[in-house]
Amino acid sequence: MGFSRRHCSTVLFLISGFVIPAMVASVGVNYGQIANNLPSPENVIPLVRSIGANRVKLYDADPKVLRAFANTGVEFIVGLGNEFLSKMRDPKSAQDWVKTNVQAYLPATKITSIAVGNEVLTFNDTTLSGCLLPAMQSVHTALVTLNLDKQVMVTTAHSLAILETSYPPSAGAFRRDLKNCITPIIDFHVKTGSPFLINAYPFFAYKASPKQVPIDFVLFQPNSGIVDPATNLHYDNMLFAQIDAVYSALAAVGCKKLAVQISETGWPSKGDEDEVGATPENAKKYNGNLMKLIAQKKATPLKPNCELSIFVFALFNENMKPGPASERNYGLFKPDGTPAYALGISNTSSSSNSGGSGNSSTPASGSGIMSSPPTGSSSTGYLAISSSTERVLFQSTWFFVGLVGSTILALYI
Ligand SMILES: *[C@@H]1O[C@H](CO)[C@@H](O)[C@H](O)[C@H]1NC(C)=O
Ligand SMILES: *[C@@H]1O[C@H](CO)[C@@H](O)[C@H](O)[C@H]1NC(C)=O
Ligand SMILES: CC(=O)N[C@H]1CO[C@H](CO)[C@@H](O)[C@@H]1O
Repeated sequence: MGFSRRHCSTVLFLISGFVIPAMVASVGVNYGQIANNLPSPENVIPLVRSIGANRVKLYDADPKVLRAFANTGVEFIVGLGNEFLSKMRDPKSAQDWVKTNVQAYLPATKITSIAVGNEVLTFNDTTLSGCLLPAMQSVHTALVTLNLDKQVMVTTAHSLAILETSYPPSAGAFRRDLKNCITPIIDFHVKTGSPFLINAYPFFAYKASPKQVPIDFVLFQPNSGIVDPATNLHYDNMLFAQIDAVYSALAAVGCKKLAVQISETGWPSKGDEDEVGATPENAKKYNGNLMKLIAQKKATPLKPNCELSIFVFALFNENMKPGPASERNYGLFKPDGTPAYALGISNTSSSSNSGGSGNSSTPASGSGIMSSPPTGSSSTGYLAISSSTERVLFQSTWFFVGLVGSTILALYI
């Protein structure tokens, strides 16, 4: 829920340089754990904060993570794996699952959504696909029974490959063979007020045709862009074109109201020989530029008034993921907690301490942030912010400190 109905009163504190007069939208990050070398969840909290993320998406409902993030204000989407879908058709199983994996952590851990299944429809497994809507309905009914449906939403994340056509954006259309399956799911979203989630990777388009796809267009770099001939709308990046293609596909089946959110997007910093474009430089551009767009509250050309809601994939490089090398190298962080590459938005470090009244009593701990994991509210200890600002920040449920260009912003939501 949270994100679609979020109302942020945002206060910007000038710490150094000038203030960018924009509300800062929230960044989300996917916390995948297909690895055997990741830091403990307690040590992940400062990493999440250091990128200004206030929303985390899990692929399960890992108790260790949900417990560690209690009282941090971070909002969670928990995942209900594809392997549980058929069982969830049974109302009692759904209720047990919700009690154990959601209710048990509320309200200390802010679970706002349950993603039922991941990319279910593009497995082309009709038995599994047939379980998706019934599972979503059972889980929603369980939430209603437990009186949690006002605070926890039910959704599912689709691959962009549910589209048959995605270019130009105005021609966006669902795969014909999936329409009968998607339409009732859309009705479910409309009825329950939950968003439509898409995993979208311009990297795949680039990797498939590096000669045809201009790299600057996929990396949010300055470029001349494209104009959609049907709408005359101008697109200067592929992700926005993909999002609007989903809006067009929804409109084509008669749904104009549903919010589209990006449950995964990202860029790998490494790949196999044949995975053109998987480099730290490109990953830095993609994710750094993306996070700047989010901070600037940019919206897509077709939906200029809809706030973008995006979850970056992913927090960590995951060494046990199968598939091409890129799959194991989407992380913003290495398992030791150091950045996989300089993102260009980061924790405030040493340099800035002007503007605020007072002094930084708590210098940044630099690259070794994993060596001294902050605890509780002292987790702000690695942020070089003035003590007066810190006091205000402590009163807020969450805060964001990021470096946008050369300007350091601290704000609370
Ligand atoms: C699923 O079916 C579509 C359409 O028939 C096809 O394009 C796609 O490659 C298939 N995907 C998988 C994973 O088999
Ligand atoms: C800031 O800290 C420095 C070093 O501790 C000190 O010399 C200076 O007086 C302090 N400034 C303010 C405004 O408190
Ligand atoms: C997580 C992160 O980006 N940490 C950085 C914080 O700032 C110090 C100093 O610039 C860097 O060394 C860390 O890598």
